[in-house]
Amino acid sequence: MSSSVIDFIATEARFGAHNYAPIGVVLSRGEGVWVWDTDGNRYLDCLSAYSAVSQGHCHPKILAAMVEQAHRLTLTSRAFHNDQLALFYEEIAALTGSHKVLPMNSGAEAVESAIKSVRKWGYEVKGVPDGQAEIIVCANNFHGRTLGIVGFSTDPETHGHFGPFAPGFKIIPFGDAAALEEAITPNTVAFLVEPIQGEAGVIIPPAGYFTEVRELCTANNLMLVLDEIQTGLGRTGKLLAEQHEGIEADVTLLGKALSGGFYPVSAVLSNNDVLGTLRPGQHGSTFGGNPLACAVARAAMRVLVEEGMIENAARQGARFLEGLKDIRANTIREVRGRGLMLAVELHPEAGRARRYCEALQGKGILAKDTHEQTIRIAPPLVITSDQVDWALERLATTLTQDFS
Ligand code: IF1
Repeated sequence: MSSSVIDFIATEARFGAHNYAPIGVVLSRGEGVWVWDTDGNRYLDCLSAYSAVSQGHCHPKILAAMVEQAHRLTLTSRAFHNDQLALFYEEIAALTGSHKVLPMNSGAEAVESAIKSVRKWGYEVKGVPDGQAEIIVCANNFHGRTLGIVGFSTDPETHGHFGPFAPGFKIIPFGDAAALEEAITPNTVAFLVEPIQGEAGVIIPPAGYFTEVRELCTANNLMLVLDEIQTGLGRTGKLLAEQHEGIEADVTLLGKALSGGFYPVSAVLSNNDVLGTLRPGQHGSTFGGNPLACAVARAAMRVLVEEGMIENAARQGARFLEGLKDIRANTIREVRGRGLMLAVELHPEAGRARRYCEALQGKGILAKDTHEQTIRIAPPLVITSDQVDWALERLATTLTQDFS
C-alpha cells in the first residue's frame, strides 16, 4: 500500500462517522466495468455501487447529457416548471408502462414517498379510518436508512437504538403467500416488498409466489408496492424484476441505476390513482425532479435500452451463474442469482465472506460481502463474456482457498 492510500483511509477514519467499514482500496477513476485505485491498479467492479452503476462507470453519453445540462440549468425547484421534467415523465412512463410519476432523489425517499402515498390512498380512496392504515412488509427487508424505514427492519444492526419508531407496519416472512393472506385486515393499504431481497443475500422467492401475492392484493384491494430500486432497470435481465413473475405492481420504486450512478435520482411510479391523491403542498423535495437529474436519468434510461444492456444482463448473468455453479469448492454452500444480481453463499466453516472479498481484491476484483457468509456479485450490465470468464477464473481460485 502506498503512503497516499494510507493517508486517504486514515483521514476518512479521523473525520468521518464510522458508519462503514470499506474494503481497503481507494478508487480514483472508473470506465465501464473497470475502476482504478490511486496507485493505478485496475479492478473489475463486481458491486457497481450496489447496482447504481449498471450502465458502467462514467458512461460517455450520460456524462455528455449531464455536462450539457449543467451548462444550461441545474435547479429550479418545483415552484417553477423546467424543460426537462415533462420529457423525463414521458420517457419513464413509456419505458415502464406507468401512468403517474413522482420524482425524488434517494431510494429511501422514494420508499418514504410511496408509504405516504399508499396511506393517503387508503384513507381517501379505500376508506380506511384515519390513522389506522396498515402496511405489510417482509422479514429481512432492506428499503433504506430513514427512520420510517428502519423502524420496520428486522435487522438489529439497522434499527438498534434508533427508536422510537412509527407504528402501522406488520412483518411477515418473505416468500410465504399464506402469511400475507393471514396478515391482511380491512385496514391494510399496501404490501411493500423487494422482488428479490438484496441485502438479505439475493434471496429469490419460490416460483409462483408473486402470482399469489398479486391475486391477494387485488382480491383485498391493497396496493402491491414493489421496491425495484436494486432489481429494476435491467439488473435481473429484464427491465423490471416483476416481468419474471408475469405480474404488474400497483406502485414501482426505482432509484440507483435510474441515473447510471451520476447523481441521486429516484422515482415512485404508479399505474392507478395512488399518486393522484397527492395535492399541491402535501409532498415535495427541493431537488426532486430537477433539470439536471431529469437530463441524467433520460440519458441513463436511453443507453440502457439502446445499447442492449438488459439483454446483455440476461445473457451474461446466465453465463456467470453457470460458471459459478461449475466451481467445485468445499467453501460454497449455494450459488444464487437472476441476471447480474448474483451471490455465493459460503459454508459457515469456510470463514467470513469479507476475507474472500479481500482476497478477490488482491486478484483485481471488487466484490462486497453481505452478512457473514455471502459474497454479492453485481457487475455493470455492460460486462462481456471474456470479462465474465476472467472473473470466474479468479473467483474459482479464491473460493478453493480456505480462510477459516
Ligand atoms: C448502504 C444493501 C444493496 C435497496 C432497496 C431501497 C434502498 C436500497 C431494495 C435505499 C439501498 C443499499 C444502500 C447501501 C447498501 C445497499 C444495499 F446492502 F444494503 F442491501 F444495494 F444491496 N431499496 N441499498 O437496496 O436506497 O436510499 O440508499 O438510495 O450503504 O446503505 P438509497
